[in-house]
Amino acid sequence: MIWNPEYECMERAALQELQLRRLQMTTSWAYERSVYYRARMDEAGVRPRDVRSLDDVRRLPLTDESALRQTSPFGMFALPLDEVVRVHSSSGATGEPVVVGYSRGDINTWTELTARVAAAAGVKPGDLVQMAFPYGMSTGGWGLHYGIERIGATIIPAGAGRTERHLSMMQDFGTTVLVSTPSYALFLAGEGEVAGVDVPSLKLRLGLFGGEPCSDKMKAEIEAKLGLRATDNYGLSEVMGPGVAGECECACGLHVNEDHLLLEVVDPATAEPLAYGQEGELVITTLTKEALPVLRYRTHDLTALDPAPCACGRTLVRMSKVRRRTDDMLIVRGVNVFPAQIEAVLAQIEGARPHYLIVIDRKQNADDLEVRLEVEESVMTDVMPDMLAFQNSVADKLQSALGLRASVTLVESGAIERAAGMAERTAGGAAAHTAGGEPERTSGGTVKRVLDLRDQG
Ligand code: DLL
Repeated sequence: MIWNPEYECMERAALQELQLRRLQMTTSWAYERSVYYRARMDEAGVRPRDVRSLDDVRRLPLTDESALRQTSPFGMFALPLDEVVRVHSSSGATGEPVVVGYSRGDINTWTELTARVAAAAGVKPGDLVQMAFPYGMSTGGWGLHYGIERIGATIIPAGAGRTERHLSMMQDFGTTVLVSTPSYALFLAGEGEVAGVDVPSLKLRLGLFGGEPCSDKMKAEIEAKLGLRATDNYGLSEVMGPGVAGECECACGLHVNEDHLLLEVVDPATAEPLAYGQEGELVITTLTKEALPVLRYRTHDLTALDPAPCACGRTLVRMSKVRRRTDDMLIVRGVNVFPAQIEAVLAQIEGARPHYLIVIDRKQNADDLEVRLEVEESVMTDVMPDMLAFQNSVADKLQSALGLRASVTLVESGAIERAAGMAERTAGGAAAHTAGGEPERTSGGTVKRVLDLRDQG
């Protein structure tokens, strides 16, 4: 089903005209109402009136998460708080959350766009849609919730976690659609098998998965285990959350809601524009957002765009699945984690040495985050309760910074192999060591990514 054919199937020339009009409006809106954007545009010597064509977007300064962090919580907003009806947040590279805000109009647009994405995937009235994204500060749960409701499907707002309850509701209600991260879908299937649930006989027919990369292999495994068709949808909090793009039933890329978003793909090193079909960093400008317009936002996500018409009838450009990022952000059980956040916590711990290894493994189909930490001799005592208390206090500190429980393993000084050869500099100045080439999500419990940070010290 095409939720809004008027826009989703618009002639591209008319779409581009609409984009230009909206780009001009957004640029003026941001310049006039956001102290941050006015300062940045003044610095760059560009005024809203200089935007005369879509290509002129390149005259505007690039922004990224650091701008949101520096102005946190509300410094980039273009509306006063009494016109902001909702805030969400996403974890930032330093552990400082990035706060985003929505006006009443923004919530309405967001709902429209998530409705489009859900309808494109195949959600229909009559579907029972079980939500397994968290209802909290992150955008996954609430964003898709309203779009699904708008379609007229029945939403089951179960939220994240409590897997047993998810399974029993799926059986009792006859849930037809699951909304979650792909890794949670696999985890759920595995837990169902362990609990003796006849998973293939569940009524699930469709999965709306997003929030993290999903390999073809993982997708095939989810489809086989849960007996559903898996679709991918993409988004990021800074731009709005889910609703940026989603796969249609042709499964040939993710249609981007271009009437509300202007996309560029640039060379991540030089920020020079790349042609259609070339993979580069996705840069997004919002065209209709009121509370927090973002101009030329560097997503750090790598993708390529394809404007060719799609068999579904939509004319909206398709982006290829995001498999990699330009930075070292890791996504663990749907939570964004930067090695720099972990490093910042460990650096404060007395008795910890500056060598550690982050291991992300797949255990029982769920990402497992382990932090192996070299500690001083004094910590490695024979007194078990003391070591356990130390371990737990590190895990607690990591949890409060990351919003995620990591298992902590203490190792003797020198036990962690020092990074060599493939070490890369990360934003925090630490060295990241990636083992085994391109990280690939697998379900066999193989190490997905191993980062050895800090080759110095
Ligand atoms: O993950 C929003 C979202 C929730 C999208 C639910 C889809 C479904 P953030 O927490 O701000 O927002 O994380 C955004 O996650 O820049 C990508 O690196 C990654 N990401 C999101 N969707 C996908 C996807 C939400 N389908 C960051 N494939 C983005 C690959 C994805 N990566």
